[in-house]
Amino acid sequence: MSKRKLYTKAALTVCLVTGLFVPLDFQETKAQSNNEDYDFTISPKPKSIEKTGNGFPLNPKVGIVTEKDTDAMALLEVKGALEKAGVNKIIESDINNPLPDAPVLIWVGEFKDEDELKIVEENVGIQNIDINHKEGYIVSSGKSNGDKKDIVIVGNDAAGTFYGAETFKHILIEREGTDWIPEVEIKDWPTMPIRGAIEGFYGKPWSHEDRLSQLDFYGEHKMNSYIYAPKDDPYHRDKWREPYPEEKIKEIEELVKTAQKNHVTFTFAISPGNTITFSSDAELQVLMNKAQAMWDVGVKSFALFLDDINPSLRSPQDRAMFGIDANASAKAQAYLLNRFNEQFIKTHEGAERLITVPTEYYQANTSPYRKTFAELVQSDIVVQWTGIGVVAPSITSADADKIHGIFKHDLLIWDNYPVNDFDRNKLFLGPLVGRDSNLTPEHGVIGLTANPMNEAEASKIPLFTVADYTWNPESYDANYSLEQSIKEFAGDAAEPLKVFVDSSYAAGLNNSKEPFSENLKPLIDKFWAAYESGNVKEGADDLLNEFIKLKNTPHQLRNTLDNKNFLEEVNPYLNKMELYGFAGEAAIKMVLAEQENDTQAAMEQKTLLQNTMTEMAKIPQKLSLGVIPTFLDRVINGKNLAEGKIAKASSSEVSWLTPDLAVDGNNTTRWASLYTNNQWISVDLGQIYSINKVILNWENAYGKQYKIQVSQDGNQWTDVYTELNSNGGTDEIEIPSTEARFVRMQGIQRASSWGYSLYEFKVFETRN
Ligand code: LTM
Repeated sequence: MSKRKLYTKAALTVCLVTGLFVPLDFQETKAQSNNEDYDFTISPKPKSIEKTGNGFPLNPKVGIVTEKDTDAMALLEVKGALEKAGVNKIIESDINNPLPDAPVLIWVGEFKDEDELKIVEENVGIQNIDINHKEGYIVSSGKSNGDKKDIVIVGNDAAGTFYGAETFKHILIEREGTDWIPEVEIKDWPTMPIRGAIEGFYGKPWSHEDRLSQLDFYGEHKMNSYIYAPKDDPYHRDKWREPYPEEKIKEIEELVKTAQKNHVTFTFAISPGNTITFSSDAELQVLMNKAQAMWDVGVKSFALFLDDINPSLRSPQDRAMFGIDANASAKAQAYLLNRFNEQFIKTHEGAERLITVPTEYYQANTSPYRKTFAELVQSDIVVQWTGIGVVAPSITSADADKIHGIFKHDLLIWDNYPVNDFDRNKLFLGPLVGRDSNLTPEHGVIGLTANPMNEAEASKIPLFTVADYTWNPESYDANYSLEQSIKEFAGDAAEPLKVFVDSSYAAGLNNSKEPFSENLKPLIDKFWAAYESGNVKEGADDLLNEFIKLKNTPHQLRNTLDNKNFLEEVNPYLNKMELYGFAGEAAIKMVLAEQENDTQAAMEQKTLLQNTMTEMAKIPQKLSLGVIPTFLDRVINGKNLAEGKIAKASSSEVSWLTPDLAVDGNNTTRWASLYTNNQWISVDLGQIYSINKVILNWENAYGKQYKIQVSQDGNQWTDVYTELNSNGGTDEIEIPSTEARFVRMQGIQRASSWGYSLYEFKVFETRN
């Protein structure tokens, strides 16, 4: 996708009414004024926007007035936008020189000098151009003291001016010839001081090209932080003592420069905790040498990370100095952090505050480790925290108050969304949800950096929503933000991309929500209802259309989305989606042929369906289309009698992995037991049936050995099958036809140290 697209129709659609001050929540209104209907979008949503007049054309000749400190990137952005908008003559002038002679003047800068500010105010006719928020800006267009038109882009600081320029790009309205500027006054500033991403995942790190593109993306979306901490960059963690090779340092230098241009702070992180001797002077020196090499290429912000390490001290020198009790590791870590802070950060003028993540970064309560860490680590060191839970389903201000009370340091959220390193066969393309709107410094939170997916381009889709949320959480609307993200990302391919996003959505964060499945479920129910009433044709068309949509979406995306890297990243997912579509289509045709007694056609479709399912099984990537396997299963095996019935289990691993999730007809939700061998799950079919097949869809935590038992009263159980060597996945179990109302999987031995976990527990009626 081209960088800095001018007319991004993404982001907030703002329709303005003359004179109406529109705070925060104005995106829903479609308004019109004096025959001018403005439809533009700004993302992240600005804090306030007011329409002050009708707008005016951008004359082919435009003057730009700057001051000596005008942010160079902001100026470039404005000029670039003007050129794309059809302006063919730009006259630039410093505010202290004669003003350019042009019908439209654009004032770009901070104008901190009182005399200069006066010149701006007098010329433009605006009193009190004041924006006192860090990174804040005003964009005002149309006011003027003379017969020319003025546009003001004034930042509180350089970043503010840059963000003002980004906003200016979004308000230009495309017109034949030269574009149009609506008359507006926008006052805007961020809520969260630190907003951005932390490349902190396991697995293949992003490429240099990915990172450059991310940094531009962050600038465009007013994110100001990128933390470099890829776990599998060997020089970051395993080989932290070794200096980076020359070419890697050059790359980092380029990243730092690109970050600076985009007003993004590039933080260089090292994770030495697995092997360092915390008390060693020599080791500290190695660490500082490594940081110095980064400082020399422009890095100003540093992090020492201590997550995912064995906290016990292994070096005899450390044990002698810090002891071996529960406080020892916190003492050792604090010693290292404080010395690095004093000897490196404080001796380098202009260095940002040191950032760390403690070893206990996600727990709910205090501990000896946390108490000692809080007491000993110097107060200006920023502590990263993931919320309660490694991937926290929600982060509330009450959580923040509690954890801030424990750590007693400024908290920077390390948000483990949309990271997928723990589930490499899934994409999390849904929006950021579940974060309170007041995670602010009053609650100890100074910002949020989101840990993205290994798939860099795909990550931009949810990261757009992170940018929206962190800038203006008070008016953040997750669904709206995602919609805008899709539009910006895909342009003309927004429709197929939405289908793909809705099918790549389910995450712990959003309670495994599957928008596309939610859409399919009533159609599947309608289909089977029609089938049971003997007229399946009636329920078939709508469902068939959805399967055809799935079948065609990959092709449409590949043909219309101009983003090679993204298409490569998601290629196996697209292949699988296409197969889902094919399979669904064949399944429906098979059922229709059966009802019409066309045995030949039914057989052909069945073969096609089975072959497609075999191909699907070869692709490990998973889509959020959990209702489809269940549907296909019913077509092939008959009705799953267990679906929607009452399930019970001996235990649940956690409160949300309940037994009903194994009989909900959705192959992505699951039940999981506690971690012992003697665990079971049973289902009450509601009445006695003649049954002859059970299918178990195991999660990774499967039963190596188990029995299938049946009962007519739920008390007396009979063994009908014993498995002594399952290898997980799908166990399809044929049993002698038997009369039963209750069916149970009784575990004998687990395959891992986890419990037993089933996506689906299915029971089938004997077919004649
Ligand atoms: O979250 C933290 C602080 N550390 C690691 C991350 O590196 C990893 O990406 C996420 C998700 O698997 N979990 C962690 O514990």
